[in-house]
Formats: sequence, structure tokens, C-alpha cells
Amino acid sequence: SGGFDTQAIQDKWQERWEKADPFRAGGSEDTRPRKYVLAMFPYPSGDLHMGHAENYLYSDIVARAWRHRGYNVLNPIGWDSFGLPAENAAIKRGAEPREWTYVNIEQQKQGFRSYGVSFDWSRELHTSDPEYYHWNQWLFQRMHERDLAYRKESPVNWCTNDQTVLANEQVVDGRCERCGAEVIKKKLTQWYFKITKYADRLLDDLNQLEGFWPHKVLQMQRNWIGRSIGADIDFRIEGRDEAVTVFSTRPDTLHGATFFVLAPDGDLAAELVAEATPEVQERFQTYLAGVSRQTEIERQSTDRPKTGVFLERYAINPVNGERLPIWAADYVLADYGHGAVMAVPAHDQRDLDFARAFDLPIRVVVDTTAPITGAIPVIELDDEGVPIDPGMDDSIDELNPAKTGLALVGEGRMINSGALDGLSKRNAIARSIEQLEAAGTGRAAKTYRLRDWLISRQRFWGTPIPMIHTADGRIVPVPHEQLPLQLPDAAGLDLTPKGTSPLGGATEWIQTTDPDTGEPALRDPDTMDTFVDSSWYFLRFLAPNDATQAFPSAEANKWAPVDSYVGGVEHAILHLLYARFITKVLFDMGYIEFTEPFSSLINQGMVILGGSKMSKSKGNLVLFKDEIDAHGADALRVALGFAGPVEDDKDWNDVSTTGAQKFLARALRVAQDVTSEPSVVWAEGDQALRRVTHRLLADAPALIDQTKFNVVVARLMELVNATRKTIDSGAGAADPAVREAAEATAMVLDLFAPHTAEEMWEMLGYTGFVGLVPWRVADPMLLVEDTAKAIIQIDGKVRATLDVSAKIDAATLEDLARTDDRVLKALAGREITRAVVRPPKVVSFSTK
Ligand code: ANZ
Repeated sequence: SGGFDTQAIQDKWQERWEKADPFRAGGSEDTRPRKYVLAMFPYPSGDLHMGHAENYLYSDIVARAWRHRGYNVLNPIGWDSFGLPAENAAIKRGAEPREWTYVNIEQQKQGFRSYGVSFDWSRELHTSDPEYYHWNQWLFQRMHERDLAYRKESPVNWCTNDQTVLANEQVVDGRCERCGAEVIKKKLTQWYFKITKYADRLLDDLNQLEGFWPHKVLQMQRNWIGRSIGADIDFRIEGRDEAVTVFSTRPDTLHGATFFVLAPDGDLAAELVAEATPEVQERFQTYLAGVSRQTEIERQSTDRPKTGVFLERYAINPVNGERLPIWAADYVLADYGHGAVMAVPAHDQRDLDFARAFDLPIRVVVDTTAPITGAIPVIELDDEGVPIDPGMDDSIDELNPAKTGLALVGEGRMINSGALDGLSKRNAIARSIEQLEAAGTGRAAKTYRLRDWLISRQRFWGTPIPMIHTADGRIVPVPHEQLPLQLPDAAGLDLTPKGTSPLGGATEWIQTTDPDTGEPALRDPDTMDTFVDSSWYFLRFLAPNDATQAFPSAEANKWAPVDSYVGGVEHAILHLLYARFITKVLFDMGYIEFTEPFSSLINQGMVILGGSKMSKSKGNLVLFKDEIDAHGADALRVALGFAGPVEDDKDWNDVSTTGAQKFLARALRVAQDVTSEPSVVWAEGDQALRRVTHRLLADAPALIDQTKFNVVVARLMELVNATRKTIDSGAGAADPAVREAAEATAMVLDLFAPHTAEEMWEMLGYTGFVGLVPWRVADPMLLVEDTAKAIIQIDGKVRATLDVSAKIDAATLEDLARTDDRVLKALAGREITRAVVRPPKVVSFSTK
């Protein structure tokens, strides 16, 4: 359009880039400082879409900007190519997952090339290549040696459709994140990574990222790890030797405990029920059957009526010897804390709801109406020196939870709590832990929401777990010389989900020998969660073809952590948490010298249409390829870059590829119109245009660092318009400032519209790639604000001149004039009766 053949320009530069490979990162001989830019690698699920267009545009802008600024930039690309969609597609079409995957990779690769992304293609990797997953297996075995990979039997999330286990992170509202089917609990023995061992570090190190990662993501990670600080408290159970421990964030409220609750699906409930009367057993079994149909979310929901069964047993409160009836109720979860709680209905809403439902006692132990600052109220003592129970005064009676149904959760002062009385809640928590520790019935403790990472999957298209199950029941690693342990051919294997691993049916593959005894043994039939693949891939890019190690430490320490990581907020928890975990593990193993993988994180918003998500099913997809065919890659890039702040969702209705295309034609025309030679002296050019040029050169780096990409596009548009104005007036196309402006436009436009920028650069008479040209440094003289000379008259006589800003306002100028020494002298005490102010040039005073 605009007389330029977009397609031809695109083809020409894509071909030249392909030939010259100008975006390959410099090797060890390159002495420039390094920058590592990475966009979350794609899953090869089909053609590229608008989400990709946005994601890889942003990382490319950053990469290109850093190249112009003199850095040795690494901007690699690979594919996250294991996973369920390939397997499901294969089942549906009777094809092989491998085939489907690599065809899609090829298609996406063409998409990236057509989009002009400045990748270092020499580092391309696919996680489904044995050359890659070899090192997943290596990582697994190193973790196994350190007890960070282990097996345990526990209730796991089971997707009823995909017939495989899911990590907690992959269950959304009780449903499978991928297919939406119901997720149930099933007891299975599975492989886990011990991420909980790193919970404190994963949490505490988030503080270092504050200001560099979106705050929202840091908060999501904090909540996911969910550290609670409190105490473990031991309770004796009548008629039983072993004590039961509960975790409580409120040990200060021990005197307010009036009953005790166990998770109905936990071991202790089962043990107590086994000793109970037939009636209790029957009631409990009926209840339990209902509970296992509930999802965890339902169980924790506060607006559900509370249900439970009294087990006819009692726990003994360690601080006052009181007997607390033991109930089993589903609001207590088996796998949080110790699966048991001391119930304090006055101060915990769930306990209160339960107490009200079953008519259990409620005892207030924190007076939340009492001031917590200032002097501690005097506690009256009786004749024997025992504090007189202050009871509840009127104000607290109004708040009585038994009447209001609202638990008192706020700050306050302790009452009804023996030696804790009068203390603020906060101090009482500390004091009660001291008391429990002294008595040997409790201790300070922390609990986390985070669970160990379940990594086994009962599916085919993933990394085989490199372990062997021996005939005598040992589990030993596949000898390292046998790695990579490759997947067998899928042909002939039944991949349909049936709850056991398809690899188990690969009769030849599954059979092996015990490396210690030579006896027949079986391979582990499971594959790894694909989040293992993506937890360390940024390190593999540093030497993707190294067959001797996962990554060379020296290179990793030179390039990583990643300086700028770009991706969708949908990965705020899972992927980022796992990558942070594995980075810390590799640090502890001595392979790397840093503990966080991504120094800064950019989360892009979504591209939506008419306010809602684009999707095939809604028929409102705007196709990546269609847009490029219709308007060109650069127009799509500019339009997306201009559409709004990076983190905002962008409605396609506000994205103008046609507008962008027109702008690009205008930019090309400017370059075409330049008549001066590259050797002209810019300083002789139009000063006003030069100022616009130099302001952009000065501001662009910081704007890019702040990810204000849309502002840079707006400033480019301003510069192109200013250049056109100079061409059409004054010295015209021959003005040296026009050439200077056109060259600067090409340099900065390269971030957004690299094909157009290269074309401009060539029109301007250069042969190299503009993408590799260092940005010009702005001339500070041209950044200084315009100044003007203001004359100050008194009764028609010029008494002073002032150097002022050209943009000075009338009030400021008048103030300056009135307070000027020369003016004051000339006035000699006379009163000013009239002031005429014409900024920036004239101030005219009249006197009596
Ligand atoms: C007594 C108490 C009194 C509690 C009080 C709270 C308020 P967070 O903050 O989420 O960690 N709890 C402990 N284990 C539980 C389990 N397995 N299932 C359900 N609830 C459980 O919550 C910690 C609190 O949740 C603990 O502190 C315990 O109730 C309950 F005024 O102990 B608390």
C-alpha cells in the first residue's frame, strides 16, 4: 500500500536475515556486555495466534533495543513440545504424537520467520527430542540422589477424562485445567519433587523481585505458597496413648477451645471409628461416602452448611485439662497442617458455624472491644490473689458471637485465659507458645499451603521416568550410560486413556534388567509432567547441542539469569514457581551461581475481541496469518505495539493494522524523499526538527526499559509527521535535519517494524542492517528547552531583559518581572497600576 510492495519488502529482508544470520548471539570472543531476552516458549498446538503475536513482539522489541544499545543479545526460541494435546490429537486422528508435534513446530517456525522476529535460530530446541529430555532424566536422577524426588502413596487429583493425575495447580474449581472434566481423588503411589523443602526460600526470595516482576504475580506466588505461622499443639485423647497434634495460628485462644475436629478422610478418624460403637461406625461411614464426592473447594467454602459426626471420644486441652468432644467434619482437610483442629468457635468463623449448627459451647477469650495500645488495664485480684474474671462487659455482649453469628477475629485483649489475661492478642500468641514449649505440649510451627510437586503422568508423550523396579522390590536408577532412555515407537501402542501408562503396554520396552543383579526387572511406566521440561529450558539454550551435559555452568553464569522474561499471566504460578524451584536446586547442587531464573518479568495482556476472549468455538478468531497476508508483519507489529500498555488486554477493535500500514508507508516516503547525502552536516539542519529527533533518541531507551512501547510508537509517529512538515516547507527534502530524522526513524522503527526499517535504511544509502546499528546519542544541546528574551517596560521604557523559557506562562513571567532588581530600582517605590503580560516576549508596567 501507499505505493510500496509490503510483501516484496518482507520477503527481501527475511531472505537476507536468513542468509546473514545477523541476530546470532556473540560467542566467548564477544566482549560486549550480555543481555538474555526470552519469551516463554510456545506449545506447538497449531498455527501462531494473536497471543503469540503480542508475546514475541514484546520480547523482540526488548532484544532489538538492547542490540542497538551495544549489548551482545541472546534471544533464543524453542518448543515446549511434549504434552497431552499432541497425544489426544494423535488418538483422535490415529496419527503419532510425534508427527503431529513436528508438523506444528514447522508451521509455527514459518510463522515466526514471517513475523520478522530476531531470534538466534542456531539455538532452537524441542523438549520432545531425546537430546533434550535426556537432561530431564539426568535432573530427575540427581534429585533422586538428594531425596528431592521420591515416591509416596497419597490421594491425588485424577482427571476423569484424561485418565491421568494432575498437580494441584492443574485443578481449577474442581475441574481439569485442560479439558474441564471433573477431577476426583484417587489413592495412588506416585513420584514427587520435594518443592516444600524450598517453601521458605521460594517465598522469601520473592522480595528480591519486587519492582522487577509484576506485583500481582508476586502476590499470587505468595498466596500459593501460603505460609502460616503459629504453633503445633499436642492434645491427649482419652483412652489412647498417642497424642494428636494440631496446627493453629491462634495458640492464644487455647482457653476458648470447646471441641475438637478431625478430617473425616484422615487416618486418625478411621482409627477412632474402628474402636467406636456400631452406631457411630455406621453414621461415620455414611458421612465419609458423601465427603469423598466433594471437591476441596466445596469443602472449604464458607457458605455451605456445616456437617459432621460426633465420634463419642474426647481430647484433653493441655492448658486446662478440659474434655473436648471429638467430631469428624469435612471442613477440616486431611492434608493441611495435621488434619485436625482445636475448635475455637468464638474466634474462628468455620468453628462458630459448626458450633451453632450442633449447639456446642462458645467461649470468648479475646475482648476485641478493648484498646490494645496504651496501658494494660488493671486486673483485679480476689483475696487469694487470683484474677477476678472480668467477664464480658456490655459492649462485648453486643458482639457476642453466639448471638451475632460472627466470630471475633480482630485484635483485642485476652480474657478468660488464666495467665494470658490482659495481654494483647499478638503478645498472647508469643506468650502461649513459650508456655507450651515450657510445658512440653507444643512448639512454634509453620504450615504451608504448598504441596510437593506430583510429577508422574500416566500418559505416553512425555519424558520416561528413568527408574527401574527390580524383582525384589527395589527402585534403582537407569544406569547413566543408558540415558537418554528413549520413548518407544508409538505405533502399535494403545494410547487411549485408561488409567495406566501406555508405556506399560510396550512389552519390549518395559522389560529390562536389574543393573545390580542382572535379573529381569521393569522400567517405570510413567512419564514426567511437562512442567519439568520447562523448569530449566532457559539454561539449555546456552548450549542446546551439548551432548555431554545439561548445560555448561560457565555459560549459564555468564548469560543467566534471564534479564527480561516475557509471557502470559496464566503462567504466574505453575511454570514460574517450578522454574524458581529448579533454579534453587541447581544452585544447591553447585551447577549455577544464581538463585532466581528471571531477573525481570513482563506479563502481556490478552488480545480479545469485542470485550471477550477470542476462541475457535466462538468463531471470533482473528488469525495471525490472515493479518500478515492482508497488511504485512510490520503493520501487525506496529498496531499491537501501539494498542496500549503492555499489561492491558487489547481489544482487536482498537487495534488498527490499516492505520499502522499507512503510517509505515509515510515513514518509507520520508526516506524516499531525502535528497541529501549521508555526509551532510546535520547541525546545519532545521533546529525544530532536530529537537524532535533528539528528544526521541534521548527518551526511547528509558521508555523501552519501562515497557512503554506504545509511547515510543506515538513518538515515532510524531517524528515522521514533523519530518514531513519540514520536507513540505522551508529547506525541504534537502534539509540535513530531514536526513537525520529519517535515519533516527529507521533506527527506532526497527524495534517495531524491522522490514520497513531495513528498507528505509537502504533507501538512505546504507548497506548494513539497521538492526545492528548503534543508536545515536542525543545531543544534549538540542534537549535544552527553547529560551526566549523577554523585555520589561515601565511606562513605555525598556528597563530590563530576561532570558526565560519559551513556554513560560504569564503569571510566572509577571512575577519574575516584578521582583527583578533593575525593575525595582526603576520603579523607585512607585505603584504599578497596570500590567500587560505577553509571554514569552513582553511585560509592560504602567505606574501612577
Ligand atoms: C485454632 C484457631 C482459633 C484457629 C482461631 C484459627 C482462629 P491458615 O491461616 O489458613 O493457615 N486449621 C488447621 N488445620 C486445618 C485443616 N487441616 N483443615 C482446616 N482447618 C485447619 O489457617 C490455620 C487455621 O486453620 C488453624 O488455626 C486452624 O484453626 C485451622 F481463633 O486453630 B486455628
